[in-house]
Amino acid sequence: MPQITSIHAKEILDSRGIPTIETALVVDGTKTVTSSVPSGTSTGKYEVVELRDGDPTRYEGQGVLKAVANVNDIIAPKLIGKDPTHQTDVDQLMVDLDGTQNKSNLGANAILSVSQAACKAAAVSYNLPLYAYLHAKYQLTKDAPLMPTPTFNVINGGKHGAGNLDFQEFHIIPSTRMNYSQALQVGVEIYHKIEKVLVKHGAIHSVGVEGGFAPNLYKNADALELILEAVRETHYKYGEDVFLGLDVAASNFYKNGKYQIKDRKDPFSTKEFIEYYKALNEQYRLYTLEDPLHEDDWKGWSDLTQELGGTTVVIGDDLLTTNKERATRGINEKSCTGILAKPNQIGTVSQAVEVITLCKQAGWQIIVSHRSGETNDDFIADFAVGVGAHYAKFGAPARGERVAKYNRLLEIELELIENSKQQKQA
Ligand code: 2PG
Ligand code: MG
Repeated sequence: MPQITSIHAKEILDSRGIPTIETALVVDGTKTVTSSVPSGTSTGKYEVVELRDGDPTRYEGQGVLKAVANVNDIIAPKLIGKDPTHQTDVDQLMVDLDGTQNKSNLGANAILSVSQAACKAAAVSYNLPLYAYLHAKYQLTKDAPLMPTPTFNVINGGKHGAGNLDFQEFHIIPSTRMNYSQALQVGVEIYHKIEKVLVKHGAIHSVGVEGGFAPNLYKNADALELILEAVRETHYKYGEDVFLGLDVAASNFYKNGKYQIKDRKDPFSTKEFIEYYKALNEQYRLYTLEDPLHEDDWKGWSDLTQELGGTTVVIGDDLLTTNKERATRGINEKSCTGILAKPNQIGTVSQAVEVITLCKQAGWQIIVSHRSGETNDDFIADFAVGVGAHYAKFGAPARGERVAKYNRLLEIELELIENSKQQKQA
């Protein structure tokens, strides 16, 4: 039985220059793995608590030295000698040690850094790549592991962008018919064309936190037009090779019970906003629509899904926060047809897998996602393949911390091709 020999956490920076936590875990005295946790900019109200120091003399209160100390002084002594392959036990032990519903005592960032490190250590002890270990352990796809379709966030607005758009993310999604490396190429080529189109129009083409462009435009819908213009400059066909998606992150512009966006002077009621989406969908055939409504607007979500869920993947992110109770409610009330799964919204690997399993059983689409604050840790890429996600959302196909994940998927794809060749020969 493999055993955890030591655990040591430290403070590092994420892609936004904000502190986060990285944990090194040694298994059987010789093998070391490290894992770091991402962090959101537009976090959902029901996410577990990311512990920050609140000390104004360091990083404007954003330091994570308390979370680091919680790993080193409280979690580590309890986990030394434990078997990292027993993920649920490892995670449950930390949940119990924390003792709160929202992990506010030890910090979900502290707990997840150890949970992910234990998961990597388990894979190492079995001598398996992480994705293959997760696939074998949880068996969420039949037969061989499958590659997810990447969904690229090419224009950043809302809290993520430097420009003036209300919607947070404008996505291009290559056809699911393509293999991963083809899909990546499509994403990259269109991404570069978007820059050219922005330059042509004299629009600002700086980038937002996830590497997508962050222009100033008149309306949110103009961003979709820009993307289509870029697609037309390639040989790819919109509606055949590539599709459009949105992460509206609507909680961020919901005020006094209404939705206020630049496309219209008067704010929208839920009913009117659903009509707006219907019109938008008629024009652009949205393939995915994430967080179209506020995180507490359950009735609105069911109504919207009834209207659009037949053709568009309606994705709950802030609505569900990878939380079992909320996902169960979403399934019962037919609030969406897909879940954005982020381990750091719930704080342990096993709880995230539990929610994904539940949503898969309900027939939902699974979109495994990064956060806007990332590190170069590519855990989430292996996780996406390991749990059989249909889609992987890792930002724009640019910037080191984003391409670390897309590149890891390239590696995994090559390995899977090699494995299937060998199986055919045998
Ligand atoms: C989202 C995420 C990732 P953040 O809303 O889907 O793109 O953003 O990490 O800021 O919550
Ligand atoms: Mg989102």
